[in-house]
Amino acid sequence: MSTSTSNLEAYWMPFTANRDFKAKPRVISGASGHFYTTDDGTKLYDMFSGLWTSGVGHCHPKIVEAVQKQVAELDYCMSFQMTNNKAIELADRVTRMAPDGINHCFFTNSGSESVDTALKIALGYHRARSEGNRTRLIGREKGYHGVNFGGMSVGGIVPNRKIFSAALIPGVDHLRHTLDIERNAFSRGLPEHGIELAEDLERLCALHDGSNIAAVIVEPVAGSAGVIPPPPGYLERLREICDQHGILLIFDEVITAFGRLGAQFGAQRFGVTPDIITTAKGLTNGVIPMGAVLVSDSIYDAFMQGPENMIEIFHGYTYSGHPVAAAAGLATMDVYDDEGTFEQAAGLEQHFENLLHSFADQKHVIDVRNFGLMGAIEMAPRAGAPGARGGEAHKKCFWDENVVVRNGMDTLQFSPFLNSNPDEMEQSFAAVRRVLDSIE
Ligand code: PXG
Repeated sequence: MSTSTSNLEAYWMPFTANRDFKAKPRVISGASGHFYTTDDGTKLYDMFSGLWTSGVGHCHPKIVEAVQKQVAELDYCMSFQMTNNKAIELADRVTRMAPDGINHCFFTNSGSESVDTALKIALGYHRARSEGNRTRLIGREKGYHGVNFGGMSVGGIVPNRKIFSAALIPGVDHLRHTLDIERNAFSRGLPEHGIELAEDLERLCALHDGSNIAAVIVEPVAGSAGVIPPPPGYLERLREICDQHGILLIFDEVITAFGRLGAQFGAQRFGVTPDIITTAKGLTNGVIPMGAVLVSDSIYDAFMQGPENMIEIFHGYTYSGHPVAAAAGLATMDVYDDEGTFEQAAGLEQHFENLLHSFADQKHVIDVRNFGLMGAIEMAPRAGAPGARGGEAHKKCFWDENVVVRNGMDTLQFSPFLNSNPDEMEQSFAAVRRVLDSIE
């Protein structure tokens, strides 16, 4: 039985070509494990783990059960001047997984809210230490930090910024991005060239004086822009420069946390500890919207000054630490532990890399990039029609092969389940190959 699409017009779909989609809709009405089910009963293999969200698969029974139980036990509880047991437990659990010295957790409802929260915490931290002159924020070209005003401003994806140009927050600069296909095409894992790009931060410190800069925010591996792993030593160098100038380093780990890089956080995978980590997605396996901002002791302590009966940060959301979301988060952490998910993900990396790089000789393919279980195949744009080839590949995968891949312009992105089995990985990439064989 098909969902009625007669009233589809009411729904303004996000980040979607609405008219194109609505002209030929295909609606998801169920999911289980590694598959979606459409409203006409077709099964689709999900090569994107939701939207980098659902690493242990859809409708994981343990998470479903925890949510069902929680919603009947405590559905909501005010999050200001009181809290709930599950939020406390989850904050404790997640900070235990974080690098040493990062022991405090502020809950949000999404990655975008996590980023804007982190930027506000950075500004508040400096002000609390009487360094209120540190107001400048630094992002990176091609960075994606969500769609709220702060994250959009430090972000570096042009179409996301273009029509809001006049409303971008002031005092923001961008490091150059590290995508260098000319020198690094078809790198397996981290690309060899580009560590010198970290020196952009030194240049900005020289330009503005480092004492005016509050924070630098980067994704350890850029995700949305098409999987851009950092050159070896790059993140270490950013850390060093931040330390020299008293600047906070924020890792936006909305994608890279919770096993995507075979570790709890990208911070551990790279051996670089930031001052703040932003998360969302894998925090609840995508089941209930939730994000978290993890901060160092010194940041938290800087806020815990002044009269004890006063609110320390005038910031928070009605749904911060929502008990049902927190219950989903706790069950997700249980699954990660019980099933050895992060180790499983790490064990799949080589196979994933080999499958991706088998596309190196495919026509139109100009680069293949991967790190952890993040991967991208970049195709050359068609003359005069950038994005057309990628869009067609996406649609053909969806309609002809019943596999879900994501495309950003002409780059196909892959976010396999952390608990994929090697056979299904092979089969799904075989489907992608048939599609790429078939398009001009
Ligand atoms: N930071 C990062 C690093 C993200 O990847 C966000 C912040 C914002 O999260 P919310 O929950 O507000 O959407 C994200 C989100 C893609 C794609 O195609 C990735 C995201 C969103 C949309 C598309 O890779 N990531």
